[in-house]
Amino acid sequence: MLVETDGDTVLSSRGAITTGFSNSLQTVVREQVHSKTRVRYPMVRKGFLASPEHPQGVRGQDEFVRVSWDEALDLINAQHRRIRESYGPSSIFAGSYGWRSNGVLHKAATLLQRYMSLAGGYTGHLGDYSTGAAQAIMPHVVGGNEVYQQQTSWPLVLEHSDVVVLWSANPMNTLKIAWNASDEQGIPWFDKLRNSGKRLICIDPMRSETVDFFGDAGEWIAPHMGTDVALMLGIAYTLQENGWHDRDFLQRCTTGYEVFAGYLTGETDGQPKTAEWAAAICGVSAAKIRELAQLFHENTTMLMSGWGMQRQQFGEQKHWMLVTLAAMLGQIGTPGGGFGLSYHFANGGNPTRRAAVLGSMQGNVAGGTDAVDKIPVARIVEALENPGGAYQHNGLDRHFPDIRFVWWAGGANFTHHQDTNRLIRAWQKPELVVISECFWTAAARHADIVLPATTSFERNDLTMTGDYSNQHLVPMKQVVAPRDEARDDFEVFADLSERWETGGRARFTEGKTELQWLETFYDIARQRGASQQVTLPPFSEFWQANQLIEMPEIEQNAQFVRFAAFRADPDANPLKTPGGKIEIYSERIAGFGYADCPGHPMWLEPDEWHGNAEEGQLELLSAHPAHRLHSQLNYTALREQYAVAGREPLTIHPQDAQARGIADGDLVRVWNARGQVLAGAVVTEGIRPGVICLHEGAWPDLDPAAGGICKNGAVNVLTKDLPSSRLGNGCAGNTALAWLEKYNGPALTLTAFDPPASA
Ligand SMILES: Nc1nc2c(c(=O)[nH]1)N[C@H]1C(S)=C(S)[C@@H](COP(=O)(O)OP(=O)(O)OC[C@H]3O[C@@H](n4cnc5c(=O)[nH]c(N)nc54)[C@H](O)[C@@H]3O)O[C@H]1N2
Ligand SMILES: Nc1nc2c(c(=O)[nH]1)N[C@H]1C(S)=C(S)[C@@H](COP(=O)(O)OP(=O)(O)OC[C@H]3O[C@@H](n4cnc5c(=O)[nH]c(N)nc54)[C@H](O)[C@@H]3O)O[C@H]1N2
Ligand SMILES: [Mo]
Repeated sequence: MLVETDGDTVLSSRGAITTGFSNSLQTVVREQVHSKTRVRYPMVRKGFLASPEHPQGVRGQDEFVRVSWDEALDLINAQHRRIRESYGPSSIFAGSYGWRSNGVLHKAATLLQRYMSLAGGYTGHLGDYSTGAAQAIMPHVVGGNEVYQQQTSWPLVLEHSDVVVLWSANPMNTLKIAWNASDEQGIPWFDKLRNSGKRLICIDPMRSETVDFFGDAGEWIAPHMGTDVALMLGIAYTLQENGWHDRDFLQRCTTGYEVFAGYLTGETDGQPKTAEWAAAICGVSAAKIRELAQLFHENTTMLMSGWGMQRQQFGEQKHWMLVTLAAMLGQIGTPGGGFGLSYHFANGGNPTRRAAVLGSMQGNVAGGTDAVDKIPVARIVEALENPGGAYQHNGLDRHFPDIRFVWWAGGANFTHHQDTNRLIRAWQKPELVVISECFWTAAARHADIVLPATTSFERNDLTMTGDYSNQHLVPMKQVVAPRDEARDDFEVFADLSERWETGGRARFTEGKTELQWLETFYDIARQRGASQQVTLPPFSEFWQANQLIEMPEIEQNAQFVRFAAFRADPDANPLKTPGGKIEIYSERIAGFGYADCPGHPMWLEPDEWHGNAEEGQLELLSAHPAHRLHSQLNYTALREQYAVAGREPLTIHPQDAQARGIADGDLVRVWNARGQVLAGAVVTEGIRPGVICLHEGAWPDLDPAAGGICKNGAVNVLTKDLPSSRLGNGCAGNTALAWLEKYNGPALTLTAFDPPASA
């Protein structure tokens, strides 16, 4: 983006590349930097400061006291030393998951881990919240994770696909973001798709931004939450019933179809997975299921899948069954057919450029100690609750470490983790919680020590765009001076390294300043570029020019077809699976003996779904928000575009609203056994009856004086903290039921974005 400043104040910001698609997330830098919600000074919880080894008071309910940077870092150093000496490196959790800010140098969690590696190791994390289930199962099935890999190129899809299905994917929303910088170069492909005359289908319980974007060019099919495997099985059964499955492909390129077919036809469990059987579970009519089977069979069909449906209990089954369906259709490895799990993310399918790719900061100092243990990222609360407890993960039998010290830098775990009230209880266990933050998030409020971090706009960095395409190399020059006492995470961990050991600062920084690091990363790009015939100017010239560099296109990459070589000759180009082929039945997975992830894709009834909902309970969806990156920017004026009754909007079907006497714009209460939240009703036909949506990422604003109700509508107060399965241990944010009523209680003032009084 381009940011305008007068040197002291940010005046405005906007996208740097004209695409015709505005990205709201780029327009609020002014507020990001100058927000009243910024953490201004290092702060320590009063009861902690009084006796750090035996803290008094309750995290999250105590006052904060302002201290100097030196006091804060001395305090951390002393307690870190004590805890490490008493309990060892695995007692320190520095897994610190989160989206932080862009840049190859100022990577908050990486810098934390670098410091912890210097100090002797730590507990890290495995996997992520995004694709915890899919990334664990896919390597067993197709030999790679698929979710973070380049897709069959868009020009081929536009040329060859007849039918494009967006299965649990909302690219118009999610492509506003990339793990690297966002350049919106994914969206124009979907615009071309919209105008292509192809058959476009969105399978989603909610009428997403993408369904709206396609308009008359697309069809919206709305299954019940969490029932997609049944829907896919119904389609698969219809294929098999009509002999439409591609026997040649199944025979040449897959293993275990017969075992799966025994289940599909009901031979093994007595239940044929007919279209009627599926319809009763997923709520899509049997006629529609048959129509889809015939349509997919008769046409070149690309199944583009997002990830919302795998962020669920039994999430692993979703993409395993999707691949199985694609295998039965026999189009994997053709231009325009098969499946793709990353068209909706980071511009997947936008052809990879010939590129000079930047180096980036590593999470380990020379001679340092890496993570000594790693826990599945979404199992953090279980680990806190159950130190030493046994758990299983992807075929491994492990034990949780005894975590005494938690440091989060660059993540908002109080918004991202499921079942906030359970998290808050577990959060009282560690002896020390440090949060490095730019803003007074709920995590910061529940810390012992809060360190103010700079935003991207207060420091220098570099980045690339499009995680697979490498389309641009981008300078990220400092715009304004750091706000108040905010410091770069890099400087903070360098100072702590020096406190840890004499010479530690030099070990941490390798003797380089910020700009020297950037030059190092840029020079790596120059070297990498040279081997690709991409010539970059010297760093000083590039930095002075302050312009992004676009990488050259390469015709060959526009012809990239995922799995093409494998399809052409599976023996010569085997997949990295045990048998070298697509595993529809996996002996390895079957061997793990997990009831929640059997040896072939299966429909399994979740703990909470419409099939066991009590009277009045609704299925709760927590899709990703259009005008936030998770919790980031919730405090900005963008909120005025979506807030209803001053709270997070809750999407509800008119039928469900009427049954509860709820009108559009009403303040409503949503609750279940885990917690309760206030939200503002958006009554619309754009959601399946029986389903409600609260987008993830609203800041928790729990009011202890009002029964702990969250006044801002944070969905994870209601979600269930259980693993997708023992295979992936992914989060299950999209598996929950809740009740809903019009709120008639006392007026409650929103306080989510007010810093603590003393701050
Ligand atoms: N129910 C439900 N829950 C979900 C999801 C869902 O679909 N449903 N989605 C899940 C997914 S996919 C994800 S990825 C997670 C996202 O969870 P997170 O990645 O944790 O969410 P963010 O809000 O992006 O948090 C980033 C935090 O880093 C801070 N930050 C930014 N820059 C810096 C910096 O330079 N230094 C420091 N120290 N801090 C910085 C920001 O202020 C912000 O608080 O949420 C998960 N939770
Ligand atoms: N603007 C914006 N963009 C983002 C993010 C953001 O917070 N804001 N987050 C980024 C991150 S970290 C990630 S991981 C990706 C997330 O990318 P995704 O996980 O794909 O995004 P979601 O919105 O969670 O889910 C996509 C769609 O799946 C639908 N869905 C949910 N449950 C089901 C189900 O049971 N069945 C079916 N058929 N559909 C279902 C949702 O309604 C939604 O429209 O997006 C990235 N992009
Ligand atoms: Mo994510």
